[in-house]
Parts: sequence; structure tokens; C-alpha cells
Amino acid sequence: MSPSNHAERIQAAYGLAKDVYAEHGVDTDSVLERLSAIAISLHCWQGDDVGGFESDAGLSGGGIQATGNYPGKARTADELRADLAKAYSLIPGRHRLNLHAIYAETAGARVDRDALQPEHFARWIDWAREQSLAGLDFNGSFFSHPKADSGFTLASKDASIRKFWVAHGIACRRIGARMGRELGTPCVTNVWIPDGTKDTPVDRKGHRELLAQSLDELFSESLDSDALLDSVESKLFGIGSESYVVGSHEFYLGYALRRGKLLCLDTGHFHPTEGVADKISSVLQFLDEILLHVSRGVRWDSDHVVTLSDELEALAQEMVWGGFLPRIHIGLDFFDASINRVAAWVIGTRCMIKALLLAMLAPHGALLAMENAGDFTGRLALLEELKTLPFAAVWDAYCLQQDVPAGMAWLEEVRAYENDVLAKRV
Ligand code: RNT
Ligand code: ZN
Repeated sequence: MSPSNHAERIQAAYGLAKDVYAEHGVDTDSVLERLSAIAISLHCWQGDDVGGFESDAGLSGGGIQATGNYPGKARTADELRADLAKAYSLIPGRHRLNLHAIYAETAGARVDRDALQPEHFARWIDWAREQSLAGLDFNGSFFSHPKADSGFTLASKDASIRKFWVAHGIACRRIGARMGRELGTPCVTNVWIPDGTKDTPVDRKGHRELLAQSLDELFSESLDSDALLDSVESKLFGIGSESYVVGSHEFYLGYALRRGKLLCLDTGHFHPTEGVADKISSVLQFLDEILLHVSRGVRWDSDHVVTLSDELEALAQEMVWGGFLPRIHIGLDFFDASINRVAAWVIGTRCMIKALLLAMLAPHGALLAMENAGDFTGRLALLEELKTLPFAAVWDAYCLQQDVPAGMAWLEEVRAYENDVLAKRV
């Protein structure tokens, strides 16, 4: 089919779909306009398996693991930027980039984590501007480092280890603040540490007291919230920290509440049947804002590429139906090294956007009226009806409107990029 026929077919299908949704009281044009204002923060680390550019060693320690050896991973910051640019060009809307400290550019000089400066991210900031990204977010990298080899960082019983990582956290906040100031949108700067133990400890309390102290020192410098938002990320367990994780959910929920920080909820960091969707309207009763790390755990916190699963739909429904979008920073956190990495970004991000679109296309007012009237039969019937409304036509129209490939067409572009660029990285 010629491109113009293709576009015509999408427009025609959209016209019909628009009528169907209108019958349910939903204005698809205004939904698409609102959808285009939602920025997702793409995690840079899908592009190189969380390796960073400090050394050739790549990911080590920290209890997180990228598995697979698909060819073509980014080896330099320039390669990573090229891959990201390709991914952004295939994703509808204007989005953000989430960086980690290990992606610093130090012009060949060895700069340890405690000495990182905003200058080491100048090229990323310039590039974000060139690409008209919606903003940058940032993370301290408290893993893949000799000073994290004991399994403890901010909660270590060794004062010199804690001091080093506190200094890293302080450096990262300054970097985040610079990003936020330069781009005119607050940089969410996240702290996740791997601290924990393989086997049952006899002192759980000591490390938690130390973590609270270290965090207080790390956050002691007051920086403008127009430039920087701090978040803290909990975890249930990791490889090598199966029995005890210092920064548990309760720890950080309490810390975020008491200290006015953002809580980061990673969808892989809870028991497998525990849904993060249900937590949103609970924690947002008491917290101003949260950060999400949207991931897909398969049997464990495996960080698979996000797909359009029931869990993802539930997450989007809670954000949209609860009116919480202005208070939620949506970040992605997955890393699959067994498939084309650009495709992984594109699939995961497009699925996140699809889930938001689906939630926005639902006649929530009508559902709520039924629920409030005790009409649970009607609620169930309508919820199921919504699943087979012509969503794909609206999605394709959105892609067309945003000037990115509709349907599967994006994959051809990724395949061409693989042939021309990725396959040559040997
Ligand atoms: C680890 C956390 C953390 C990392 C990234 C690289 O379990 O989810 O967010 O995945 O920061
Ligand atoms: Zn995470």
C-alpha cells in the first residue's frame, strides 16, 4: 500500500472509531491532545545493559542483572545517543531521558563517583536540548564499583564507605539540579542502593539507622525544587540480598513521608502478586508526588520489557482515573539484552503510552456512576465492552498525528538501523 493510501485508511478508521467512542461519551480528539502532553522518562540503561562508560567491565554487583548477548549494544555515549534518537523517532509524543551517574563523560580522565561534576553531563544536556526532549532525570549509581563490593553502600557499617557514597549522592543532586535548571524542568534524581544480605542477619536495625543518617546527610544541601526533585526507591530483594534489604518499602515510605521526598515505586520490587497500581491512591493520600519505575517482572524482578499486560493497564487506569497524572513521574526501568535494544525501548514505551491511551478512552464517569449507584452488573458489562472497542484505530491515528510509524512499520526502521549501524559494532 502506498504511504498516502495507508494514511487515508488510518484516517477513515479513526473517523469510525471516533463515533464509537463518542457514543460512550468520549471525545477522542481531546483525549489525543491530553495524551500528547504526557512525558515518559526513557531509561538510558536499556541501550547498553546498564554498563555505563566508566570502564569496559560493565555491570557488576548490585544484584541486578542483564541477560542476553544480542549484538550491537552501545559502547560509547555517542552510540547510545544515536540509538536513543532512533528510539525517540519511533515513539509518539515528547519524552524525557533518565540517566545514571555511570554515563558521565569525563574525556578519558578517571573521575571517581564522589567527584563527578555537572560538567561531566554537559553533552547530555546539550543533546537533550537539540533533541527537544521534555527533560532529563538522573540517578546515583550505587553499584558496579569496588566500594560496593561488600554489598553495602550508604548503610555500610564502615564509615569511610558511607562517606564515599554520601559524597556521590551529594554530587548527583548537584548534577540533577544543573540539568533541571538548564532545561527548565525539574530533574527527578533517584536514589536506589543495593544494600542487603544473602542470609539472615542478626542486625536489621543497625543498617537502617545508618541508612537514615546517610540519607539525611546526602539530602542536607537545600536545592531549588524547580530544578531538582529527590526520590528514594525501595526493593524487596535482589540477587545476593535475598534475606534482607535495608531499603525496604516501609523504610522508604516512612522516609519519604517524614522528609518530604518522592517515593519511587518500581513495579518489579514487590511480591509477584502484589500490584503497584493499588498503591498509588494510598500513598498519594499523604505524599505530594511519586516516581514510577515501570518494569515487568517474570517470576522475579527480572526487568523484562514492558508489555500491554493487565498490570500495566491497571497502573495506567489508577493514574488516569484517579486524576493523579500531574503528581506522578513516569519512568521506565527494564533491560533486556537478548533482543534488539532499540526495539526494546520502542516496544516498552509504546506499550506504556497505549496503556495510558486505553485508560483515557474509558468513559470513567459512566463507570463511576454505575458503581456509585450499586450497578455492579453494568460496571462489569461496560468494562468488558471497552476491551473490544476500536482502540487500534485511535492509536494508529495518534502515531500518524505525531509523525511516527503506525502499526508495525516502526520495526522496519529498527531493522534497517540494525543493518546499517548496530551490526557494524563488533
Ligand atoms: C534496581 C532498581 C534500579 C535500577 C536502575 C538501573 O533493582 O530497579 O532502579 O534498575 O537504577
Ligand atoms: Zn528501578
